[in-house]
Formats: sequence, C-alpha cells, structure tokens
Amino acid sequence: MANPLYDALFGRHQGQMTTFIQLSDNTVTTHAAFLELAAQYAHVFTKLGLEPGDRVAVQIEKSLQSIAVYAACTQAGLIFLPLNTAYTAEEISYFVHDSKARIVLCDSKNAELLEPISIAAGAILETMDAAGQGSFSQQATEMPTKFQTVVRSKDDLAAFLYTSGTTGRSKGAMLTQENLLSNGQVLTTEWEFTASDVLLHALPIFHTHGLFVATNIALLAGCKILFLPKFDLDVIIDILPQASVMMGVPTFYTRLLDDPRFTKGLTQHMRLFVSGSAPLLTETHLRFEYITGHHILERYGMTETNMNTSNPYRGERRAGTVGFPLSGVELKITDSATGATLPQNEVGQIEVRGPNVFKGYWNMPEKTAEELREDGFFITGDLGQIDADGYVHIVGRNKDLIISGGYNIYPKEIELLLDIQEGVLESAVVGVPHPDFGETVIGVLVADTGAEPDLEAIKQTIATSLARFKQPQKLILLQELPRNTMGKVQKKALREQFSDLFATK
Ligand code: MCA
Ligand code: AMP
Repeated sequence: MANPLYDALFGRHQGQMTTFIQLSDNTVTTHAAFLELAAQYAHVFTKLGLEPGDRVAVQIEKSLQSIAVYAACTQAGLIFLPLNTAYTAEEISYFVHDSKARIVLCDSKNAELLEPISIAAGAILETMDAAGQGSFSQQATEMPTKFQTVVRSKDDLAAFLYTSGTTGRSKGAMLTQENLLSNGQVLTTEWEFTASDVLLHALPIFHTHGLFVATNIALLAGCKILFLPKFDLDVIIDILPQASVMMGVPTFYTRLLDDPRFTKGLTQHMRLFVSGSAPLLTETHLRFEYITGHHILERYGMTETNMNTSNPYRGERRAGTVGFPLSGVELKITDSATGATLPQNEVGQIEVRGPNVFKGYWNMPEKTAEELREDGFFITGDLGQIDADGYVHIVGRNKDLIISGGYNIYPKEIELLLDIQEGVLESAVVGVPHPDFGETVIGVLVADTGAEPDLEAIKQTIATSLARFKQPQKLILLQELPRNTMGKVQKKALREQFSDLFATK
C-alpha cells in the first residue's frame, strides 16, 4: 500500500456518501466531503513548504476541521503533534522548540501569545478557531479537493504525543503508522465494531483515547461519530438514544450515574460502554450494572503503547481488572530490581511488547533505553498482577504520577516550580482522592527558615506556567516533609494524611 495508515483510515472512504461526523447541531459531514477538506489542508501544508517527516504542532479546539488536520498530516506524510488546549504559552513553547515543529496551528485567540514563540522556534504560525475558521482554513478554500497521497511505509512516524516524565521534562513519544494502525485494527475486531455503529464521542482529541482509540476505530469500521466538543451531561443524556457505543474516562460514568435521568431505559439500546485512561472503581462498575444492566468494558493503555489489554467483548468483564492482553500484545509481570518474570498472582511491574509499542522518545536516547528494553519490552511504570484466570489487575504505579479526570500529571514538574517560589524551601506534590476526578493535585510546602510564603501569590504565579488541570487545588504549609531513613520524602504518608480533603462532593 502507498500509505498504510492513510489508506486504511481515510483513503478507503474516498467518494463515499456515508455519514462520518454528526455535530451537536445535527449537521452531518460525509466521508467524501471530509476527505475533500483534508485534501485541501494537505495542499496548504505543501504550499507552506512542509515536507514529509516535518512536525505539525496543533493546539486547536475540537472540531470537524481539527480531525481533517489530522487526516491531512497523514496524507501528506507529516507528523501530527496535537497539544492539550489547556496548555499555557510557556508549556507550548517547550513542545514547539523540543519537537522543532515547522508549523504551529493555534486558535486565533492565542495567536498573539504564540507568535513570538513560533518565531523564536523558526516555525510558521497559522490559525484555526473552534468553528474551523482562520488563516489556515482561509488558504484551503482556494485549493484542489484531491491530493496525491504521499507514499509512506508502516515504520514511518505518524504522530508525536508528549507525555510528562518523572524528571519533570516532557518526552515526545514517537508513534509509527504501524503502532496506530495495528492497535486500531485489533480493537475494531475485538470490540466488534461495524459500519452500523454510532459512536458517542465526547473525549478530547489531543490524547490517545479520543484520537487513536475512538476516532481511528470509527474510521476503520466506517461508522458514524456523534461528535461533541466536550463532555456535557445534558447533551450526552439527550443524544444517547442515537448512539450505540460510548467511550469515556471514569469521570464520565460517575457523572452519568449521579444523574436521575440516566436510567436503564435510556441505555437499553446501547451495544457497548468502554472505560479507560484511569482506574474504574469496582463500585462504579457495579453501580453501572445495577442501574443499566450493562457491564462497562474496561481497557488499559498508555501514550507510548496505545492499548495493551481489554476485558472481553464476549465473556466476563471483570470489575477491578483490565482484562487480557490484546491479540498480538505480549504482557509480563517482572521484578523491578532484576527484570525477571514473576509467576501468576505476584505483583510486579507491567511490561508490554508488540506492534503497538512506540519507537522511542524523540531526541532522548537515554530515556528511551531506560524504559524500552532491547528485546522490545516496554516498562510501563504500572504495577500489576495476573490472576489465575489470566485477567490483568493494575494495583499501583511504580512512577510518581497523578491521574485527574483522565489527565496525567507528573508531580515533579509542579514541584520544580513550587521549589523556586519566594519563601519556599521545598515541596511535595501528591494526588488525593476526589469524588469527580478520581484524584486531584495538592501541594505541600515547607517554608524557608523564618519565611511566611504567601500561598495565594504562589497559586497565581504558577498559574501562568501550568495548565489549569495541573495546578494544585490546595497548597498546604507543613513544618517538615515526612521522610524515611534514607531521607526520601514519604509521599504515601502525605496521601494518607490528606486523603479526606475532598471526601464529599
Ligand atoms: C477540567 N478541569 C480539570 C480537569 N478537567 N481539573 C482536573 N482534572 C481534569 N481532568 C478543570 C478546569 O480547568 C476547570 O477549572 C474546571 O475543571 C471545569 O473545566 P471544564 O472544562 O468545564 O471541565 P469538564 O468539562 O468538566 O472536564 C472534565 C472532564 C475532562 C470531562 C473529566 O477533563 C475530560 O474530558 N477528561 C478526559 C481526559 C482524557 O481524554 N484522557 C485520556 C488521556 P476551573 O473551573 O478552576 O477553571 S490518557 C490516554 O489517552 C491513555 C493512553 C489511555 O489509556 O486512554
Ligand atoms: P498516559 O501516559 O496519559 O498515556 O496514561 C497512561 C497511564 O494511565 C497508564 O500508565 C496507567 O497508569 C493509566 N491507565 C490507563 N488506563 C487505565 C486503566 N484502565 N486502569 C488504571 N490505570 C489506567
């Protein structure tokens, strides 16, 4: 094939008058019309001088047009680099410089802020707003609606997704065509997607879940997407009767369960509910079953690996587990000290290998070597065990990570910022239970001798550097941080001490 990812996701729908996307105002776009728009975008990229392998940094609102940018990158052999719309200019600056992006496509409202960053990084700046309008789209209107697809092989890079690290420096995970395609195909098959499905899509599309799981599967199956800009409870309840499948993070499901309109009647016609990105509590799984009769299908993945495991579509979906390794994916539990494979039921680090596993971190060979073994196994940083029936259980994390509403937050990045604030000697950032987001961020500070740090001023200062979802919901001053005999901060003790902070809604 000329371009395996483009051909499988997009090219095969050429000229098809089937519905691809239905927006909340009920306007529909056919596969054919969508591909014409994507072709026009691919022409704009080429006219701007971009060449295959160039990075395209994109921070725009979720829209039909933003998916067309993804399709255009695939067709033109460019590397798609989507960025969370919540990121601050400071965060964007790092990604643009680090990736050496050739172009920054941003919302018109952020253009003024991002222009100096783009200039400094030697990138072109173009705009596209939530309605799909802007300097980029303007140029597209003049372009032909057909584009000669750039030849690519399955090992060529298709996307960079940045994921934070324990050192506080974000790493660009390099994903190949094969990574995305093999995973999309296996999920389409195992979850029995067909062209008659209708996918309710309320996830953001700058992460694996909303983009490579939800969107790619719908494209591979050729089914319709009910495309919502974000999770809005009223809209979801309104539109659910039109859907057959929904994908979400656990917060989606807890919010639905708390609404009296969410009943068995409303969900009876549904074929499948999928959850991932964060642990789905057993209690949520059981409550969902009690109210709707549906067993949520929980799966487990990572930016670096796409999806690794899934509960079965047919067979028992076991609460509190993430099911079995997907077809073609090998998973083992190993001793973190020796790397030796552990027997069933023993807890160790989860390692995975397969066509889903990324190529490495962009420009970070040492980091890549630390996490990706020479034999192809990737050390996920998650701790788990495999039970007697083969179900994988995630029991904890070997990495200092907080997951809030499905977003990953690495404490180190926040601690580095807190440590340099006036009057602060040191800090520890931990995740504590939160009824809506699962976990939320708090920052524990120790003052310099004799200093009285102004917590409000600190909050305001760090807000200019950190996306809102990473900012601590609370800053707490302690005399000292709990440490073990080796002097290491005992984060577990802090998590326990403050576990009730957000106990009730
Ligand atoms: C929004 N806020 C948050 C979060 N989202 N705070 C903490 N954690 C969050 N996740 C803050 C906003 O900054 C704002 O703060 C306030 O909450 C309300 O914002 P709003 O946008 O209205 O929030 P929301 O619409 O209620 O969003 C919550 C959400 C959303 C629906 C849970 O965060 C979401 O869609 N999460 C999904 C994330 C996801 O797709 N993750 C996959 C990545 P203030 O009011 O103070 O200004 S992980 C992945 O891809 C791996 C591979 C995998 O396995 O899937
Ligand atoms: P990310 O780095 O954003 O790709 O997030 C990946 C991390 O999310 C994994 O390493 C897990 O810690 C977590 N994760 C994803 N799915 C699940 C799940 N179903 N249960 C528990 N944790 C999950």
